[in-house]
Amino acid sequence: MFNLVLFGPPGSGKGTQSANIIEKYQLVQLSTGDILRSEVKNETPLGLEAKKFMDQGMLVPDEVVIGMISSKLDENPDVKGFIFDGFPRTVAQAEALDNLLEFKKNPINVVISLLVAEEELKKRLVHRGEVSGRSDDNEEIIMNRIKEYHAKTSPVADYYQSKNKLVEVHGEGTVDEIFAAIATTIDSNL
Ligand code: B4P
Repeated sequence: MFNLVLFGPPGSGKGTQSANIIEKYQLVQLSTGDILRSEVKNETPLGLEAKKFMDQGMLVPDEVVIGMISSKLDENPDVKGFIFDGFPRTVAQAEALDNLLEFKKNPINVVISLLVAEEELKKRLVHRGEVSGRSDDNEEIIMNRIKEYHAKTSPVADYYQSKNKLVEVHGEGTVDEIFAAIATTIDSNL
């Protein structure tokens, strides 16, 4: 089994690159952002709770997302591996993921961190807001999301660095150029 974490700030291209990785390596994508948006759309109790946080650009509480990931892992017992996209986003989530995977004897193999400058992130997210109508892509909320990233998510990179699992990839350029760098990293860790 091959387990990959795709890490990076909001708008760094995690969702975009996950689509390419799934196609080439047949891994199962677990995107907490996509799962949460689907819960919001279906107006489930979890979705109604999560929406309050997402609409302000805040992270959803750890226990909600950890519970979601745990059930998704149980729903997919016989797969080649997982791409964790947008998860873990706090050190508590990273520790919980390690515990879940240790229990299943399939640890994280590598963490790919996409590096993108803040101006470029803002530009991409404002543009995505204009074309997709996503409710968390307006300028004020984008700034909150970037603040949340610095306060709560960037320490996750140090967590994986201390376990020698972090590989940084330059996340600016064409989608294909970035994917080529990601594929090289995956191939050398398979
Ligand atoms: P996510 O859905 O994870 O969204 P994201 O970080 O904004 O986007 P991503 O990095 O995937 O960027 P994308 O490829 O789309 O999170 C949304 C919210 O959900 C969070 O704010 C939080 O509230 C909640 N949440 C999710 N997970 C959570 C967790 N674990 N714990 C707590 N809360 C959680 O790319 C962005 C744009 O850039 C796109 O328009 C794309 O087309 C463009 N783009 C991509 N690559 C490009 C390139 N190379 N050049 C130019 N543009 C590019």
